[in-house]
Formats: sequence, C-alpha cells, structure tokens
Amino acid sequence: MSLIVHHLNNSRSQRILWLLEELGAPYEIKQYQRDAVTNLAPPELKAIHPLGKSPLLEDAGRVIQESGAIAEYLCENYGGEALVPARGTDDHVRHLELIHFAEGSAMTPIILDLYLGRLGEAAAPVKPRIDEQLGAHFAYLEGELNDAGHFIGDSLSAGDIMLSFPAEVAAMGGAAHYPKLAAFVAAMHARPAWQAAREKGGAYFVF
Ligand SMILES: N[C@@H](CCC(=O)N[C@@H](CS)C(=O)NCC(=O)O)C(=O)O
Repeated sequence: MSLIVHHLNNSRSQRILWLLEELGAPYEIKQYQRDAVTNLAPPELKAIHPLGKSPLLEDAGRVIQESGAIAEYLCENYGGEALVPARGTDDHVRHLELIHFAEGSAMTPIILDLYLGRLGEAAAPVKPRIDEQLGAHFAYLEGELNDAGHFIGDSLSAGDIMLSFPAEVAAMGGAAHYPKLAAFVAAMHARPAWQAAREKGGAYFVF
C-alpha cells in the first residue's frame, strides 16, 4: 500500500481520511497524539515535514503537505471523475475557490479566535474585529449552501469535504445561529465514509 496519512488525533487530518474513504482508495494511517498539556503535535511529525503539522500525505516516498493540495492530489490521482466538477465548467472554478477558501480564508478568524481566547482581557482591543470576521465568514458559508445541501452541485464534492471543518466550528456555536451549516454537518457525519474515517482516526472534536 503506497498511501500513508500522517494523522494527528482530533485535527483537520480527519478530512483526508474521510476523502480517502469516499474515494475507496487503500491507505495506511500513522497515528500521532497531541500533547495533553499544550495540544501541539509531537516532535516526531517534524521528521516527516519541517513544520511538523498534520495532515501529511506520503505517496511512494513523496510527502505532500496542506489539506487542499492533498485533496486535489488525491482526487486527481486516485479519484477518477469523483468529487471534482468537470474542468472548464463554472462549477470547477467554484471548486477551486472553495478548496482554497477553506484554509486560506475561513481558518484565519477561527485560529485568531482560538488564540485570543487565551488572552482574556488583553484581547479586548482586537476581539470585536475578530468576532465580526468570524461571523462574516460563517454567514458567507451559510449562504453558499445550496438546496441540495452542498456547496457545489447536487452531490458531494471535495469542496464539501474541505469546508466541513469550518462548518463544524460554526455548528459548535449552536444550530440556531447557522441552521444550514448545522444540517450540512449532520448530513456529512451520517455518511458511511465519514463514520469509517472517524472510526479509524479516533477521537474528533466533540463528534
Ligand atoms: N493549512 C494547514 C494547517 C495544518 C495544521 O495547522 N494542522 C494542525 C492540526 S488541525 C496541526 O498540526 N497542529 C499541531 C501543531 O501546530 O503543533 C493544512 O490544512 O494542512
């Protein structure tokens, strides 16, 4: 088996396991556990990639970092026609936007909010801006879900998988705020492939 996912427990790496389950591609998991106090990745991950973060995908000795790139690589090399709209269509352009939006834009206010939460009162000068940006990004995603319950087209795409993480963070704030995102998260978690990935990846968030 040539595909190896270097998987950190309770992390964005969960999306890659899920994607692989959806594609039905065989893979192996190397498990890494967060430090119980700092919540950071263990130093062993730095032996695989200098940043020591997860997910990391290894394919026949090549190491690929960055969730969106890994998702695109897997779809292109192991997906056939699955999970990516046809090139040259509007949906494919949208797919590119959303794959990159998930990490490039949506995660910025999420991570800032996480760190600001540790500062208490010292965060007061910037907290309103971060709250406003967090709300703006979640509201944007809420508005982008279509009637079929997907971000693109009427079936699951890699964009849905990439956006599941910010959607899960939004849904944790309560279904009342972002009902469409909460319904999307529930539907994704009901998929057999998501559950198989959760089974193999171990504890994840509160889900
Ligand atoms: N943009 C990167 C983010 C990777 C990342 O920050 N992963 C987190 C897990 S969600 C991590 O490894 N954190 C542990 C640490 O920084 O020590 C991606 O999507 O691959």
